[in-house]
Amino acid sequence: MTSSHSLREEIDHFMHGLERRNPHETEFHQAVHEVVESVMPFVMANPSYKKAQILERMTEPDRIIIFRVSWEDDEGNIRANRAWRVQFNNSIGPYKGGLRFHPSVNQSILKFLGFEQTFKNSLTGLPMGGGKGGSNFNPKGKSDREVMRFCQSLMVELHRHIGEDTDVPAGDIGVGAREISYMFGMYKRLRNRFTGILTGKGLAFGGSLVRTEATGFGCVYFCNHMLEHTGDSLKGKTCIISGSGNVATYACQKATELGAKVLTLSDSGGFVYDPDGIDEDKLAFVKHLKEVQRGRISEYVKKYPKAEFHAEQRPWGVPADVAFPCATQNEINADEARTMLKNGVKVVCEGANMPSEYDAVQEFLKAKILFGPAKAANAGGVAVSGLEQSQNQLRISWSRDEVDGKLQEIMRDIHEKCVQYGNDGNSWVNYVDGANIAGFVKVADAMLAYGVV
Ligand code: NDP
Ligand code: 2IT
Repeated sequence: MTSSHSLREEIDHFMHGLERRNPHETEFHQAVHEVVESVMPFVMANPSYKKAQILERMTEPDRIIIFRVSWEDDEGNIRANRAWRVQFNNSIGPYKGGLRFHPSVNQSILKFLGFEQTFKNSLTGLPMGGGKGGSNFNPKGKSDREVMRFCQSLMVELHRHIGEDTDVPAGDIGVGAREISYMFGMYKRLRNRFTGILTGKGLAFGGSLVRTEATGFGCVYFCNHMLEHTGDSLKGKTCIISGSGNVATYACQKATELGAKVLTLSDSGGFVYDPDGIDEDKLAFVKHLKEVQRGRISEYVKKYPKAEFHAEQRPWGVPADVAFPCATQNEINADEARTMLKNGVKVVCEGANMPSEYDAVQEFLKAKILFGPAKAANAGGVAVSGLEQSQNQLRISWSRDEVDGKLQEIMRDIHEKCVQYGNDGNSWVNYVDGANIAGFVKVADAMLAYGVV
């Protein structure tokens, strides 16, 4: 297409080609569409990006590794799962991004996650490229030994493709401290090397303080920056949170610490609504329930009978000031977005990756509320993963305050970059445009510098 084409034609033409090249990958189309809407005007204004086909190249992963994972369950049955590692873009550093274990995992979901990771990692300011991986393995209901055998079998293949200067996976949905430990143990045995090839490791073997908390804490820091930019703060605000895993529980903890009242948590079975707020003690119960007992959030109301459990529902109908979607992709649709706006939600800050459907995002932007998109708002997790890599390379450990201080600094810098590129000139900030353009520039400039590779 030539420069005489309109912006709309350029975007439509680009998306048509992408959809044709990647049929049926709806989540990947959605993630790219959101970025292209923000970035195309910038690309058209900078002909060197267009001439070098930067967007076309940035939307094609460097490579995708697909492999079978065979393992034996406790009854002696042989099981086979599929696993992937999507090495999306290593222009600004080794591939970096989590592994997800969930029955819904497929290539489209991992490509959307790897694509977004490239921009998110760029925003952190640390030298990390973008990648993502995982398996359609369902850890729910599996014994520890079954999970161990699965993780070990997965690493028997994955170890060939990762390395501290090549690709450094971490956790995501269904992959936490237990799974990272099993995988790290197997890597060490296979390669006879003790080195930082995974992040989110245990503190006894190269993990970083604050990594467990980092995504949820960082998301709340980002939310507070958005509020402070308008002269407000989280203090005294009511919050609705979805999920009850790693991101949700630490977002709940930090929001409460900063003076907010958290009304909801959820899982795939429904949500709990506690009108008195989910305070420190109640949250300790939830963490134990989810991490140790591997139980369901519905059990909360047995312990705290003043709370309500709403089976098979999401929390978005509960009136509140701030929403933190922290469970999974596409968990807020346009109708739910309109309900939230009608109920007076002032801030939506995404802890999960792409939790808002495309049309839901448009509702939030049209209403000009504070909308913190995932790639900016949840970058704290991978940022502290980056700090874990630095500590591993230096063979030192930083204190809790040191790591938390760096995390706060990184979230403040990301907020500033979003304001720089997303300010609409009338004091409202379009954080979607801000994050997409700021994330794009660093990767694009590195790709330009390399020439055609
Ligand atoms: P966890 O596995 O710890 O927790 C996931 C939570 O979300 C659980 O409560 C789970 O409920 C719920 N959930 C998952 N899938 C669905 C679904 N399809 N429908 C409804 N609820 C669902 O994962 P994390 O907290 O680590 O991840 C949550 C989100 O945050 C994901 O989008 C992830 O990509 C993103 N993220 C994670 C980071 C990290 O450092 N861990 C960093 C940045 C983003 P149930 O137990 O019923 O499945
Ligand atoms: O989506 C994400 O940023 C993560 N799951 C964390 C990735 C990482 O490498 O820490």
